Amino acid sequence: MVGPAGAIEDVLYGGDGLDMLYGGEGRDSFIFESGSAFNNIDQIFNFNEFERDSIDLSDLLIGYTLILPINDFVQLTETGGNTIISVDVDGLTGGINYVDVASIQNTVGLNIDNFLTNKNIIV
Ligand SMILES: [Ca+2]
Ligand SMILES: [Ca+2]
Ligand SMILES: [Ca+2]
Repeated sequence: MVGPAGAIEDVLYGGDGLDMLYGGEGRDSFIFESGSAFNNIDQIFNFNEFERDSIDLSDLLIGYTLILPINDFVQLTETGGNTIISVDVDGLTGGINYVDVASIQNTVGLNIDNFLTNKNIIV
């Protein structure tokens, strides 16, 4: 199904427990919320940056502004052909303490700066 330009066609919430979140055709939004994001490492399938799929971490981050380095808050780590998204909710404040939030399955070669520029992550 093709929606209007720029429309978010599917909204998928991480929520409690270990979830497997499947993107579809068109633009999907994967949303992680502070109350549940750190309980499990949810698995994201069919992520397509060129369809402007996005991962919304804005509820998790404390004190992030666009003038700060995104790398102090969000890291992407490749392992086993997947990309793990880790978040340090308060950046350098309180030391460096990343916690894994989600795994983008079967996807590598992602670039955090491009992600930010292209709004594939929402922070
Ligand atoms: Ca979950
Ligand atoms: Ca999609
Ligand atoms: Ca910190």
